Amino acid sequence: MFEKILIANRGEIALRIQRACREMGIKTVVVHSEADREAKYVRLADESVCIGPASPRDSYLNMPALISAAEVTDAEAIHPGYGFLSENADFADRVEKSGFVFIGPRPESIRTMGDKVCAKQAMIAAGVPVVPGSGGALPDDSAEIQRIAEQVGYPVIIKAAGGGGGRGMRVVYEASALINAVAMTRTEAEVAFNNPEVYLEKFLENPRHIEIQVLADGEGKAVWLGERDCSMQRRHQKIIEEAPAPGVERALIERIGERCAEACCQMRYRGAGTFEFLYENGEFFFIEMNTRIQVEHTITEMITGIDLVQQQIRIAAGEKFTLRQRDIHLRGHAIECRINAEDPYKFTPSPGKVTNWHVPGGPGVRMDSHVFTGYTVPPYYDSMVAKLITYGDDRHQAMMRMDIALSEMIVEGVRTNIPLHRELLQDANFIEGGTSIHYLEHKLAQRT
Ligand code: MV4
Repeated sequence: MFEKILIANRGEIALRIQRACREMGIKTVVVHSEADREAKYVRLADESVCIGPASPRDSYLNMPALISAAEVTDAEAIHPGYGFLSENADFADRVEKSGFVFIGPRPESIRTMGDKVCAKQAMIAAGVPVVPGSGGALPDDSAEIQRIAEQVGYPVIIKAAGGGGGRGMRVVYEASALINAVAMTRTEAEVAFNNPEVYLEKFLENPRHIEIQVLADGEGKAVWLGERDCSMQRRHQKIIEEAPAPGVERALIERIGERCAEACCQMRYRGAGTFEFLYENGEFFFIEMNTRIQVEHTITEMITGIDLVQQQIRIAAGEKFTLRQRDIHLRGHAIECRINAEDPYKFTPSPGKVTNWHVPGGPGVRMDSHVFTGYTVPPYYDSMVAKLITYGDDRHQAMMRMDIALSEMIVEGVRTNIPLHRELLQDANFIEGGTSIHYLEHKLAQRT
């Protein structure tokens, strides 16, 4: 096992990784920007290194600064967390070429999944169901593009191969708008991702977003760890996630999960990963794969009892992979509410000093946060300040516990989206379960 790991991230996930390391007897190095100097998790680490000014470009995205920090502290491995450089294949490459272990997939896997056309082709090869579409990058010929769209059937969506997570896509409802939409998406993709390749899919109008968590050892062994329903989102930012997905037939999810694990075996995938699907009318369609630990990994931990961050570290260290599918049991129900420092109605960021921070507790309540009374939320980064997770024997109990936990929580000095979460916990459609990816935005549009 590693003696020392460098954590190339900030905030709650830096603390989460630090906790996993401490439990495993691994020393930690936390890097931080000038804006994060006073954070408690920085002081809790065995060592800390300032890697630059507040701006992410100059600190958390600064590859030479991160690698130098690993060199001067004699760390053996680098955990990238989520966001920042976590899905940057060039970073993973440079980490390994500098003699450190990248805690994540091989650079080639990150690169393949970063190209959404390649990712889809890999899934088709592995028998994972994908959204019907062009089956590869679109050609240049307009007549050919028209023919593909007719065959798929309108509405269609044009997506950039280099995009993902909602960036670089355009919906087309009729043939007359197609060629212009393809041209515009190409131009934007060239600028944003340095890759003009685009592909076409059938546009699913009212799906749910359900994803499957996997762990794999890079040598052909893999397990899947249930699913998460992440449909409650606004502008591609998830705000509530839950596991399992309410009202989806278990036998169907099991077939899909097995396909995902099989795909990992075929690709010799290594580490933690997430297969994203759209779910509509009882069918699953793969859209993208994420090659990092995700924000919402916590709810999978609650229903499986498996520490995913520890598993990532064990796999990266080359420990024998002992997890077997038959040993993975999904039990109970978990919900995560992302607590953001933002206006609950206008969604504008609300950085500043937290003058009072009171954390809820009790059975089945977990809070992952780096915040404390007196902490200043910096304005330079994501506004998420905490993840409140509740667990119960069933969905009803998890929801009740979340409602109570939200009512106990006190945050003063900055505004948060806690009122929005409390409102959603009383929403009849959310209580019933199974709302689509458009539900929250429709609800907000009606709110006065
Ligand atoms: C889609 C889609 C409908 N049909 N693809 C947005 C994020 C990116 N991961 C893929 N996205 C979508 N792809 C087809 N063929 C609708 C979305 C989408 C969406 C997906 C998941 C979660 C939230 C979303 C919000 C708007 C659109």
